[in-house]
This record gives sequence, structure tokens and C-alpha cells, in this order.
Amino acid sequence: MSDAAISLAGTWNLRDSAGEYPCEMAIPGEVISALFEAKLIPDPYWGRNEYDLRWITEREWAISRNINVPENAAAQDWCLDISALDRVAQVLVNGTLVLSAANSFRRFKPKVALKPGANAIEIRFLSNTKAANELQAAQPFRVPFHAGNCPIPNGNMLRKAQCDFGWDWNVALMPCGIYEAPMLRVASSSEIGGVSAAQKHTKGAVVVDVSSEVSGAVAAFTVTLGEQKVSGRGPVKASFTIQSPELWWPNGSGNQPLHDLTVQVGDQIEHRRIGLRSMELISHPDDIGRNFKFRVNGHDIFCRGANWIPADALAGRITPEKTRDLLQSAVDANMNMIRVWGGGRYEADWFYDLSDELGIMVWQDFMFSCALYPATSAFLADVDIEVREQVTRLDHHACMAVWCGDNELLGALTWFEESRNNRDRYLVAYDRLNRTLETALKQTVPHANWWPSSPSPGPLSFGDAWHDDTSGDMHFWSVWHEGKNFDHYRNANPRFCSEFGFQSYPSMDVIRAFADPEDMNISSQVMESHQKNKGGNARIAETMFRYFRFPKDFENFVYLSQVQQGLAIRTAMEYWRSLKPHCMGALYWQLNDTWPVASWSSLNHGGGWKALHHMAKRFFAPVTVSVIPDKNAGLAINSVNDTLLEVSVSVTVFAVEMGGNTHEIGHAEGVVGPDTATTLLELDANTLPVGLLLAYVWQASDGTRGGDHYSSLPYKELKLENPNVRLGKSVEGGGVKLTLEVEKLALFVTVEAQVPGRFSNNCLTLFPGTPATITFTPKSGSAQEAAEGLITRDPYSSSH
Ligand code: BMA
Repeated sequence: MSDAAISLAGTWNLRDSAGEYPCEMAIPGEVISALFEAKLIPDPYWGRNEYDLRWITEREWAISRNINVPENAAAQDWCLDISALDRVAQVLVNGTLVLSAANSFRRFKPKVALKPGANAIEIRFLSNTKAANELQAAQPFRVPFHAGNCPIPNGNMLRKAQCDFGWDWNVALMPCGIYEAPMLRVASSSEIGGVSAAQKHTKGAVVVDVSSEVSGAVAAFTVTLGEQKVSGRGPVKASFTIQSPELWWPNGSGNQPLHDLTVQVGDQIEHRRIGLRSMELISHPDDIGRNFKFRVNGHDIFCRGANWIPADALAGRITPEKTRDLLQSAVDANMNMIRVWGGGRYEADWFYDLSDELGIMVWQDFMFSCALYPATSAFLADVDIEVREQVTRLDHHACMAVWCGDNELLGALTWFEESRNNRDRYLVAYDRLNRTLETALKQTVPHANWWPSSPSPGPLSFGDAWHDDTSGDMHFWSVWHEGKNFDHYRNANPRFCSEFGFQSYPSMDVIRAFADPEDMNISSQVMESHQKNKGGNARIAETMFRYFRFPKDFENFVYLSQVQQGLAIRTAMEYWRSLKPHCMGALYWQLNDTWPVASWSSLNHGGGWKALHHMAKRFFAPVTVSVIPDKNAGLAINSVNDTLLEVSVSVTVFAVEMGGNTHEIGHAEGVVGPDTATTLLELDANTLPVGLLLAYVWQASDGTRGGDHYSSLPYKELKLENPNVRLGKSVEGGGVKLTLEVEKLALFVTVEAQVPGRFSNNCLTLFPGTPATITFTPKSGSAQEAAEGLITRDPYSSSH
């Protein structure tokens, strides 16, 4: 650390405004995690503790610390560089108010006067609820929020993660704190405001135009990109030409080379890493409506992925390591895009660094979600600055695919009586906000991709994008929120589905971390309080009635809930991938969880894989085969190739008796061109005798292979026999090697652990005589103990 900067990361002293609850607090961090670490409150995620801890957000809190400044340094001009300050806060230095902040998405740099020796710094977190209520009361007309999602009201008034007020998957604790290390800096005569790197791709070369806003005195600058260097004086502008560039590609389409870029002005230096790629959002009217696709380096890329919500409800528990694990799981499941959803927050720099490294394209919402928002001059002016800052901070990242205005604000216009009665007023207010976002984005980074809202049929269209599959992006919720069958996914032909989802329970090791054995019942108060979507448990149970024999106990209910979630999403994904190029992407809701809860996630809180995530790895494989029933009850054996090279695929299809005997009923070989979906074989529905299951195995010339099954009957109608799954275990190194053998056909065979960890594969279709081998690696602790707790589940055993 140079003496021109003092980090304020570390231990501060916390207390409430009355001086109660004195304890230490780590910065970056937040108040609730600090109180928990100090053992002043119980685990907020255990049982129903959430409700007993809401008082924390009703109080006002303050953190303080002293810093020592040497005599010679104190005379300099200092500023406090502070961002991710959540949210209504005052900062005092030596008793003088230096900042009143009210936007957790902005960066502030107030001047501060330091004295030699000890300097007292205090940050007061004022009441967010009070501020939100006052702001709502001061609006020229009421601006409604989604009370069903948010038990803490008026979150739409505050620039703060909207899910902090509660959501249909989130605990409502409304934390406050600081999520990035604040710094005291000596003000420089010339300050670098940001680094922009615009890329022009031509055949065989890339031109990178680098520029930086510099405030203050004109100074000499040096810009380096890899081995190339440009020096000058005055406005920072440097142009680099890179011949035969190694391009950055999304995961599954190529590698992710990154290049160091530095801008030096006087004693200031900024460092970035950029990937060379062109990233276009293509959307224009066509014969069907309006297409929607991403073109990277000139190639149309089918986007396979999921929606991202904050990595934890309590930001103090988020670490780069835990987040890397979640993003790595996305990559391991063959995803190439995530959508940073608008009800959370703009993530930290390291999040986008990780996405660059891993090849995950980021669809970035601006942080507005599922509510109406103010359009007062003060609100819009604040948002304007927020957008300029965030876009300047993030747009150079290779991963950055699109900036999207918001999540579901158009839909929200129909949710509230006020906006139904006066759509003109609320639509104009919406458009003022949306225009502010677009203008600030385009003025900051003219080359950035912009999409007005998710879902949206397209610019200046304000219609229903939930059921319109002709134009733009779609959120398709009819299966979950309207209770339609899984087959209903095949009635929608989206151009790009940016949200659709189906809930399941978290895995048993996660449930054990918040519930006592006596609470392990789906209608216990504890389980109901870890389900935030009204009617969610009933929807899970009702769906199980439709597809499975009812499970004999709670643990099997949990297991089947995950299987049916996987089936729902697989049904949609396989069909939508087969529609390529009509459909060019699907992102399911949602990748991760903020706390242990029944939700639409494929990863448990803590990062463990639910059944869906294992299935996603298969149905998202760049080359794959699936069975798509057509409207005439025939079955199309379809192959998709998302790679840039042609592949030959051979597939053999079997009818399977419940005892496990198989009869070949079809075989096909075909060439699947780069970036295409093809039907390899069409089977008449009668080819498959009633009561039998269809199974298939395939292999492709790129070395990949796979297989799965398809049932035309609901699983509850199959006369499954007891497969007597045998589980062989041997401890090898830090993991457990497992062998699975069955006596009869066994579906969705899942090994379950008592402790957190990662299975190499799971939720398998198994045949007698064909054992499967997988591994389990516990997250921590002894592999021997983990091995002892491993058990298997399958649908037959779940109901017998
Ligand atoms: C979508 C999201 C979220 C929500 C999810 C599940 O519409 O945008 O607001 O959590 O549905 O209901």
C-alpha cells in the first residue's frame, strides 16, 4: 500500500444507535453477519429465525474505527473512495459529516481532512425502511411495488438490491453494510475516470481504440496492450492493431485468451484485462416477428444458461472462492451465458473477471425488477450517474454481452390497480426511466449492446412478452405459475427464452442445516417458511401427483421434487434447442440460491448440484441428441450441434421392458452441420409398444457420446420393478469411487450424500448388466465418513 492510499478494509467497531450490541464487524461486510459472528444473534437461516431477526433492520447502526496518519501525509488533499455502501448512510471523519449517501450502486469520493495521528471515521447506517416510506409518501403519485414478493415495503424507492426486501425465493432481512473495501486516497492532480476499449474486427485483424477520461491537469500518459505501447500527452487516446488475433470465445465455442491493458497518467495507473471479440446483439424484424440472437466473432451463438441472483442474501458471506465455485459449476454444465438479474446488484469487478476467464457471456440487467419506479427528476438524475459509473466500470469485459433495462417492468404495469387504471401515466413514467438508462448507456459506451427490458418484444413495444413467442426475448412461466403440464413447453416457440423455471426442494444435506428432524415435513412451519412463493409447495406436490407415484416419506419427496424439476426444464430445453435457428437461446430460472430455500435453482445454497444441474450438463452439451414428440404423436430423434465444426452422429433407439430387456427399434446416422439442429430419425408412435420406455444411445465424431430415455406415459403409469440398486464404494484419495448396479431397469438413479460435496455424475438411467461408475468428493472432512453416509434413490424405491 503506498502512502497515497490507505485501505479501510479490516475490523471496525459496530453498535446500534443506542450503543447496544457492541461488537466487531469485518469490512467489507454487513451488520447481520457481524452480529452472527459475534454470537449476538442465532443463525438467520436456521428454522424460522428470519422472523425473530427483522428487528435488526428496524434499528440504526454505526461502525467506527481510528486510523493513524503520519505528520507529513496529513497535510495532503485526501478523499474517501467508497462504493457498494448499502444504503442510506452518513460518513463522518473526525466528527465532520463528509458524505450522505443513498445509492448502493454508486461510487462516492468526498474530500476529507485528515490530521496527524489518530483520525476517527464513523459510518452511520440510517433506517432504510424509514427512508423508503418517506420517499414513497413524497412521490407525486403512488408508485406500487410487489407486496407478494417483498414483505418489507417500498423497496422500489431505494437504490439497493431489490431482493433485500424479500423475494419469492429470498429471506427478507434487508441487510446494510459496505461490500467493497473503502479507501482513503491522496487526491491526484489528474484522475483517471475509467478505461474504454472499443474493438473493430476486420478479417485477420482487430483494432482496439483505448480512451480514458482524465480529470484535472493535462499530463503525460502511456497505454500498453500486451507488448504494444503508445505514449502521449493530453486526452488519453491510443489505437492498437493486432494482426491474426487470438479471439475470445464463449465456453464451448473456443478459448478465452485475455490481454493486459494498462493506462498510466502521472502517478495513476489503471489495469484491465480484455478479450478480443466482437459481440453483437442481432434483433430486427423478420417474417415471424423480430429475431433475437447474439453473434460472437461473426458466428451466431445459441445461448445456453441460467439466471444469476446474488450469491448470498447476506453479502458478508459472499467470497470470490464461493462464487468461483458457482460459476465453475455453470461452465461444467456446459453453459455459455448467465443473466445477472435486475433484482440483485451489479456484481464486483472480480465476478466479471471470472466470467471473462471462464467464457461465460453476461447478460447484465440494470437493477430494476418487478415493480414500478419513480420518474422524478431527482430519482432519474441519481440513476443517470449510477448507469454511467457502472457501464464505465464494466463494459470493457469480454464477457459483457448486453445491457438490459430491467426485469419485468413492462409486465408490472399490469399487476397493480393504479397502473391498470392509469396506464398512460405509468407507461410514460416507465419510458422516462428507460430512456434515461438507454441515453446514459449510449453516451458512455456508444458500441454497447442495449435491450430495453426483459422480457421485451423489442424497442418501443410495450406489449405482453410473456406469451408472445414471435419477437424479442420471452419469460415463459405458464408451466410453473399457471400450473400447465410439462408438455406445454412445446406449445411455445420462443426466439430467446430468458426465463422459465420449475421449483424443487434443496438437497437433504442443505435441509439438515436449517431444520430439526421433527420439522422435516413439507407442511411444517419451518419448511413452509423456507418456501417464499405462495402456493409453491402445493405446486410441487400437485405436479408429483401428475407424474409420479406419491413418495413414501419426506426424503423421497425431496428427491422426486428434484427429478421432476429436471424433467420440466429438460423438456423445454430439448425442444427449444431443436428449434434453432428460430430460437437462439434459453436461460432457465435460476442458477443459484441466496439461502437454503425451496426454489427454482439448479444449485443448492452452498453450491451442491441438484438433479437438474446434472441433467443440464447433459441437455446443454454442445452436441447432443434428444427425443422430441411431434404434434402427430410421432417421435423425432433430434440432434443439435452448437459447435463451429460439422459432426457425424449415430444413434440407436431401443424399446425397454421394465425388467430391463431392450429391443432395437431404430438406428440412424447423419451429418449435423455447424450450428444446426437436425432430425436424424422419425419414429411412428406405434413403434414403441405401450407400457415400454424408449431409450437411446448416441455417439458423435467429435468424441462425445451420451444417451437417455423418454417415456410417453407419466412415470406413475409405468409398472416399474424393484431394481435393487447395489452401491459399491471405495475410498480413493480425498474422494469416493462408486459403482452402481441394478437388477431391473432403474430410472433417475441418484446417489445422495449426508454431507456437502460434488458427484461426477448423477440421476442416471441404468440397465441390468451395465454398471455405472461415478465419484463423490466431499467438500471437506473425511472421505471415509462421507462414504458411509451415501445412499441411493430411484422412483420405484421412493414409493415402496
Ligand atoms: C421471474 C423473476 C423473478 C422471480 C421468478 C420466479 O419472473 O424475474 O422475479 O423470482 O420469476 O417467480
